[in-house]
Amino acid sequence: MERRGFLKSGLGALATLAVGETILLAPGDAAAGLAEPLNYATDADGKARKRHVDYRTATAVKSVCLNCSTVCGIEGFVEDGKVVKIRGNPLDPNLGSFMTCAKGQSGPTINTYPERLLYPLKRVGKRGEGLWKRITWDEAYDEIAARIRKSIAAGHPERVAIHQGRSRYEAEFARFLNAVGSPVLLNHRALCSSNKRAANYVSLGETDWESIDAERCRYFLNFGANFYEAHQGGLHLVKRVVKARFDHGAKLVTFDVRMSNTAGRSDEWFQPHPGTEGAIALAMAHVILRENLHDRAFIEDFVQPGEAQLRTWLKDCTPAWAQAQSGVPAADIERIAIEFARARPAVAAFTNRGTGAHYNGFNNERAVVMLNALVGSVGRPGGYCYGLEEKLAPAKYPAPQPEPPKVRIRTDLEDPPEWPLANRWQKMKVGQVVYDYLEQGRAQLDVYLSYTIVSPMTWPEGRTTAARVLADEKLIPFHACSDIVYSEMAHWADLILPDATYLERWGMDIRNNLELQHYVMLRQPMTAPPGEARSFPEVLFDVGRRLAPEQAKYFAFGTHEDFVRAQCSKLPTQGPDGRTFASGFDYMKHYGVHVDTSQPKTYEVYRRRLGAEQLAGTRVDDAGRILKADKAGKERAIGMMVKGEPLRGFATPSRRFEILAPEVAEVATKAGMTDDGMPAFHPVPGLDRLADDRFVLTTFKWNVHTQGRTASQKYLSEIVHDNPMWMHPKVARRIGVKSGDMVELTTYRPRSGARGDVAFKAAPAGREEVVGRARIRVFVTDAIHPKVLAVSNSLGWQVGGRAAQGRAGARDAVLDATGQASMRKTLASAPRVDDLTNGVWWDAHRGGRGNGVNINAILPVNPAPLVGMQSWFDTVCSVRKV
Ligand SMILES: Nc1nc2c(c(=O)[nH]1)N[C@H]1C(S)=C(S)[C@@H](COP(=O)(O)OP(=O)(O)OC[C@H]3O[C@@H](n4cnc5c(=O)[nH]c(N)nc54)[C@H](O)[C@@H]3O)O[C@H]1N2
Ligand SMILES: Nc1nc2c(c(=O)[nH]1)N[C@H]1C(S)=C(S)[C@@H](COP(=O)(O)OP(=O)(O)OC[C@H]3O[C@@H](n4cnc5c(=O)[nH]c(N)nc54)[C@H](O)[C@@H]3O)O[C@H]1N2
Ligand code: SF4
Ligand SMILES: [Mo]
Repeated sequence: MERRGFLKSGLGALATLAVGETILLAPGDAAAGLAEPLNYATDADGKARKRHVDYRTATAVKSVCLNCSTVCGIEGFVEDGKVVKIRGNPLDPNLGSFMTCAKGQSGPTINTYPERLLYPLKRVGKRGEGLWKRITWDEAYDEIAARIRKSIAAGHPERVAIHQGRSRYEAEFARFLNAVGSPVLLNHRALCSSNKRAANYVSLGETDWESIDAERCRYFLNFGANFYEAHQGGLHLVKRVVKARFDHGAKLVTFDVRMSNTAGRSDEWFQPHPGTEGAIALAMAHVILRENLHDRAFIEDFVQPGEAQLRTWLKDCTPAWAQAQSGVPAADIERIAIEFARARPAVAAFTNRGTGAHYNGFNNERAVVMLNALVGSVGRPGGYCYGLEEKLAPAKYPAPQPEPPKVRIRTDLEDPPEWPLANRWQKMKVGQVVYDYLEQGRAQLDVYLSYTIVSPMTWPEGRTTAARVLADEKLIPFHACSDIVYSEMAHWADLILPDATYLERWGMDIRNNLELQHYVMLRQPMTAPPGEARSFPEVLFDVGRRLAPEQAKYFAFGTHEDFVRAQCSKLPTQGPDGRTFASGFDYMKHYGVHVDTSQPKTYEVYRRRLGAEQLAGTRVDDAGRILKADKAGKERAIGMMVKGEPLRGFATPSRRFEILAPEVAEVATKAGMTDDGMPAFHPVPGLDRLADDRFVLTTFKWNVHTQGRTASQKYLSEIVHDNPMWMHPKVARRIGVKSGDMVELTTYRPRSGARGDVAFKAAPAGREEVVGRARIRVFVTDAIHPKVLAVSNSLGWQVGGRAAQGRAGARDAVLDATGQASMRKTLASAPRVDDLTNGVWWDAHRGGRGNGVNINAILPVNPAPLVGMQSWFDTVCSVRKV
């Protein structure tokens, strides 16, 4: 207590903190710092007046939005050093307009958020105590560099790790880690979408993501994608789906356990029992073949296995069988399958996390993708298409030279052996087991660098397992966290590295293009970051220069801007409107986007004929089907013979679209599982026979929030800051509650299987292991499956400043999870200096209800077999009135 005499306290004091001064930042604290709201300007007389932006004189800067993973091309208008308005960049072929979503509009509010991190901070108390000292960047760099040097000297460079969430800096981070000699670049893919990606890779061979030719599509069969409000590319997809529906009456059918905005706007909405999409898709396949509505020629030429084998395999997958699994009426399954197949080939069956985030998600995803092959819509105009060059290939986007060699060692932490398909096609990893592995001693770390990740909030067992390990200095001896606000990740760090926001930094960005041509975008700073905030790649490069000469030489090229300039060096200098530029970099700074129109759209790439050059040195396999060539000392399939013609085919081992994937069977057999290589349906253990008083707890995303990154954006939190649990009236009657009442929710751990054990068995009701309990208010609605309870994510921050915390934090919904002491503190009243104190949504007299609940502490770590994706939507729970 004595020390507090000269301590500063609260986020608001950050702005005036001098080097060497100490500050107390504790969860629950929130106070205003900077005075000026975005839409006000201070006049000479010191008074704040509403700003009127003149777009003709404001500086316009092209860049890329990153308020979600859709990464739209944008243009920002800058006045008096502030970004005052964002609009879309119509040159972005995906976006193609000035429009953005609400999240895109709100981006600038984070730049001027009063509670931004401004200076590097070093922990002075115990970890998690919240005592910080302002230090200089030099001190921060020296400390990080010294620690890394020590790991290298001890012969353990692999004990240096970067753990990233939604990052766009693969090339920069790989360079840093390669220089250090560590392969441990951890990510969040298994929390997000690895089952979907793996399913696309198995089926198509060369891409993890489909690009539906939506504008020309006539029938959308949507299994668990909420692209009207979320989806990695949602804005791009929804725009085209809406157009197709208006222009030519395309039909949209959605399967979701809840009436999402997409379900509500669909022509038909079905509520399957959780995790049963695979059964529905197999039954649809059965009907399509039975009715002879399939594309016989496409299957014969391009699909493995052939029609006869498919018919035999699908014989028992009748609509009646699928109804028993899913609860969706057999007659509807039959009718939809026939409608879909009759509209071929301009049709698309697709998925997202509703199908993928399950224990059986990999096969369910594959079963849905298969429907496109049966009706021959793969790669066809209006169909299930895909692009070819959707990564920043070094050959096209070269990094500055010299480059460090690629690290060849593997470690369990980034390549856990229990999930042999996690890193098979790309390094998707199994992020949610990282903390387990550290705790179990299966892996060791010296230096943990975290970036745009807030695992205590976004991971399963977040405030329990993740926070427990983050707090333990033996398991994580040193943690430097790059963030823009004082997040729950920063709270558990030893060094806080204040970052530039996505509107204040450089970067190259790329994603799949629904126009089916290669394109690339440039992110450039619209304004300088506040205080001493500094972009994380810049920080890594600076640290790199402080390592030994053999590492430092890889960072001699200069700044992150120089890095990006090199990446642009092979881009054209003449623009689409005829203007010429001194360099590719200048071209990108002007347009923000480059679309490579020199190549045709990627329709039916599998039909492309191989030329003499590609055929040189190839041989045909014994069956006369597959063309093989030596590549880097290994024989690989490079094409296929179809009716005497050498064609490209798919990039799978058989060069066909693989419904039957022998490679998967082989890997699964090695892992001790029975698997015939087909996308068979196995119900999620424990969900198929739910007791009357057991339900499935699911989570979902909001249109105006993105996971753990938007809570501090005041306009968005003003719109959505509360997340009561959706409950069907039948359940509400059963336990005697109405909307607004509080309930206690209890979640149960799947008995085994959760941590890599493939023999997953559910415990009988009443004898389950409790993961945790939460108190939460209910919202009674018949817009949800009667066996499902749903809570949104993105809310319930205990730190992050007033917009995130709703001033006092979650007042009426206190998590009572598993022994972890509550981090909440009473909030001292905040000084009234900016618009976050005037008439805001959390005020009780306005009916304010705090800022919602974070449910992740009571969701168990539960990676699916083979791929390791987190089975988010499989948590068995019970509920009672309190
Ligand atoms: N219950 C539940 N949990 C989920 C999901 C779910 O459906 N249900 N979805 C999962 C999915 S799909 C994903 S992808 C993960 C994502 O979860 P994470 O990988 O944790 O990613 P984000 O939520 O994007 O990261 C948020 C953190 O990044 C910080 N941040 C924001 N902008 C910047 C910046 O410019 N620089 C830096 N350095 N930091 C920044 C924020 O302050 C915050 O601390 O969450 C998963 N969690
Ligand atoms: N506005 C917004 N946009 C975002 C994000 C965001 O947080 N907010 N996050 C971005 C990221 S990282 C991702 S990964 C994507 C995710 O995009 P989506 O996958 O489209 O969205 P989710 O909310 O994760 O899950 C989709 C739906 O699955 C449903 N669902 C749950 N269980 C089942 C089931 O058993 N069967 C079926 N059929 N449906 C089920 C949920 O009700 C939910 O509506 O969105 C990206 N875009
Ligand atoms: S969809 Fe995502 S990337 Fe596009 S404007 Fe909205 S928040 Fe930004
Ligand atoms: Mo995600």
